[in-house]
Amino acid sequence: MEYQILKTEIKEGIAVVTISRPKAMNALNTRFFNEMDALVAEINNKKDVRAMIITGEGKAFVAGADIAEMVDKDSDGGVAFSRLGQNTFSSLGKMSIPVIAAINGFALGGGLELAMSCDFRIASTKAKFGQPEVSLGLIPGYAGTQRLPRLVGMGDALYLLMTADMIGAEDALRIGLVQKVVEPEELMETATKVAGTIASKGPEAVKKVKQVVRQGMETSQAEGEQLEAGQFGSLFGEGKQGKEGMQAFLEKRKPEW
Ligand code: CO8
Repeated sequence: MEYQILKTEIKEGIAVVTISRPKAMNALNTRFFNEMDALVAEINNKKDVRAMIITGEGKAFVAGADIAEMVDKDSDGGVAFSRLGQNTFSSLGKMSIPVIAAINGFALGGGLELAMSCDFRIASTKAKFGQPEVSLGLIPGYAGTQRLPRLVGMGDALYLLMTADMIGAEDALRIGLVQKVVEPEELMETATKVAGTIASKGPEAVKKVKQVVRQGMETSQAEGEQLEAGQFGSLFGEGKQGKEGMQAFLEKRKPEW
């Protein structure tokens, strides 16, 4: 596919994806979703890519779904546009590699929903967060009503969803919406360093952590524990990365994954 909105650079096993539609604050349109679907499929096929970082160009990470594209839709069109975004964001969660949001500026509406579909979030001190949909007479349509309370708890989620208040990076850190806040000029360096740290760990173990946590969150504790035990066991035995990691520790050497 020819990418117009997504710019991707792959270096040392880390794919950095920049959303580049700065004149419209990187607002999410149908073209964005089609490009992201194609990119996810491409990266899923690249065995040498160990982590992905998503960021935005200019002063926004993403300022929401494209209001100009949405304004004339009827009810069925609204449902279809919602499902389009939900499916794309859900495919990010299903990627086997870690996906990190590096939030450079406004992460509003669909932009915050995109960030929440990533595995975790690192923000610049300039980042701003909010779910302003009720100001437009709307509700989130890319799973924000579901992911936000799961990430920050019901009280903070309902506060943000009902007031449409925009919060800064320190408040986002306080409620657990982001995991790290850094100076703007350190954002990409920090995100790349964190991705590099993860990429140095047991690759199978990292994939299984993501799978077990994400699947476990959608099931009961008992089922989650069963899933964990099965995946834990799958890392043991001759030729398995768990065996190599433990052996390397005992032999005081670096593991060879
Ligand atoms: N969609 C389309 N265009 C946008 C959007 C957007 N979400 N956000 C900004 N733009 C455009 C502006 O219209 C403007 O265009 P132009 O230069 O042609 O006038 C350009 O980007 C620059 O924006 P501003 O001049 O407003 O820049 P400011 O620095 O003054 O303000 C803000 C920046 C605060 C980010 C402001 O632009 C803003 O409030 N944007 C809208 C934020 C918003 O309400 N987002 C939520 C959208 S709804 C949503 O995301 C629902 C998701 C679920 C959808 C489900 C599908 C059915």
